[in-house]
Amino acid sequence: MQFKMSVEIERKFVCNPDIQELLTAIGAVCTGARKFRDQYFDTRDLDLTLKDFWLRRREGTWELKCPTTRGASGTDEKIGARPLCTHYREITNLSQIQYEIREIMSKNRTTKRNASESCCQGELKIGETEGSRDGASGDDEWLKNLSLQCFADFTTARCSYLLEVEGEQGGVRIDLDQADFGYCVGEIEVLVPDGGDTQSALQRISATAEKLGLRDEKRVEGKMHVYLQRYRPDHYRQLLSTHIL
Ligand code: V4E
Repeated sequence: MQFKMSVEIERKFVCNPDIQELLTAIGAVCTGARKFRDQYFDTRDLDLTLKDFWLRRREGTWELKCPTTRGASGTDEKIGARPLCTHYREITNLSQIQYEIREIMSKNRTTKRNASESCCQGELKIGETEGSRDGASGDDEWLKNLSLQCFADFTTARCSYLLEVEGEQGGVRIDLDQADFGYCVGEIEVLVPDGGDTQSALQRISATAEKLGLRDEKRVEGKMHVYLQRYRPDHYRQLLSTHIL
């Protein structure tokens, strides 16, 4: 079965103390504030994140962010090899998420087997049901079956804004995030249906950044970047060395 998917195009920015007044001044409307807990999962070998897949449970809702073939386009958007905006396909259907993860792991397994026949000894093989060994049951059984464990757990207080431009379809969303480990970041975000017009989304993000006076052309670190750097330095180093972060 095919599910509808979206591509999230996003640019992060450093929040200045006057950002909320600025957002109101450019016509953005506050759509609400909320707090949510995020838990991210991966295998011990980091099969997902080292391939740039991000599995998250946010307040009971699952999401898998998957890399797209194109990160960004247009020379004005690229800073060296790092695009200013990120593009991720978002999957929210749990069966589809589980299917995708099995696919990723099966590809990884083949690669690892080719690289070394002996490296997997003693590890849990994918498809083996660890849950059945330790008697675990319930909604999280599938995590155990796929050897997935939580590697990041934090809460964010988010204030969201919507900026609609006359004559343009769809608005631009701006989120102001404050993570409980003491990091604040802003995000300008547009959701595009899979196969939709990413060029127009990039232009809208760029126009919004300009209105907000964001002239800093450096890619800004996300919450996960800072979290891993602080609390999971080994994981962080591996992501840096594979150019995922
Ligand atoms: C680290 C990461 C991902 C995890 C989620 O990141 P992010 O979009 O920053 O979280 P959040 O809370 O804003 O999610 P939302 O509410 O928008 O769904 S997904 C992709 N990455 C990698 C990554 C990267 N390499 N560089 C940057 C600037 N961002 C993310």
